[in-house]
Amino acid sequence: MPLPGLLTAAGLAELREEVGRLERAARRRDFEMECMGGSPRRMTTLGGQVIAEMSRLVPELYADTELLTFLSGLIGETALPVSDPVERHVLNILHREGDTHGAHTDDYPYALVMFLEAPDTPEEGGLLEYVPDAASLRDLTAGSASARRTAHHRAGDAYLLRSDTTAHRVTPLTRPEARRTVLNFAYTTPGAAPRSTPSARRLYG
Ligand SMILES: O=C(O)CCC(=O)C(=O)O
Ligand SMILES: [Fe+2]
Repeated sequence: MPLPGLLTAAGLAELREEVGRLERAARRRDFEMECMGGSPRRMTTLGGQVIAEMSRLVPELYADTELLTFLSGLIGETALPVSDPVERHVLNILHREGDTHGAHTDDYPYALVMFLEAPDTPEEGGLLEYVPDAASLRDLTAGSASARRTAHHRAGDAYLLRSDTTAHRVTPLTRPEARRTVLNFAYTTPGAAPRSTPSARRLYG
């Protein structure tokens, strides 16, 4: 679900400055995620546990009651912060040609993704590619093109994804100067079954 108006110009500017500061602590990752079909992670990341130590703004925004009320209205259920300090709010930066966040599903039901930076055109890559209600990641990586959807986002955009049952990935950047920086906030609901994979610790630990 696209949420183009979620970040105001002032909010985007403030968040960008904060994330620029956080980026200095972020770590480069280059590996294949075994528990997600060996899909590639070529990106720089910072986990929620470090963000919480370095930032007041991001944890405050994550737990903001107005934001939670807004998200609850969208999903028709109570959106709840997750207790996992690593996964609750993470920073993902694609900044080299070929950088990609490979196919996966998330551990928690909802992801709010906010774009601090994004390539201007879809030709530069960094597209969200996804298959809702996927039976397996292969629906995305080897399934029919007709089931696959793509979305291009600009800096300042945001989207809400049903992220535990939607197979999703970010396509490789195709130009050396392209950058794509997002904050991802994970939320759960009162009835959600707990699920945990080793993926967050591999990517953000
Ligand atoms: O960057 C995106 O658009 C998706 C991020 C994502 O899937 C994740 O952090 O789990
Ligand atoms: Fe995800």
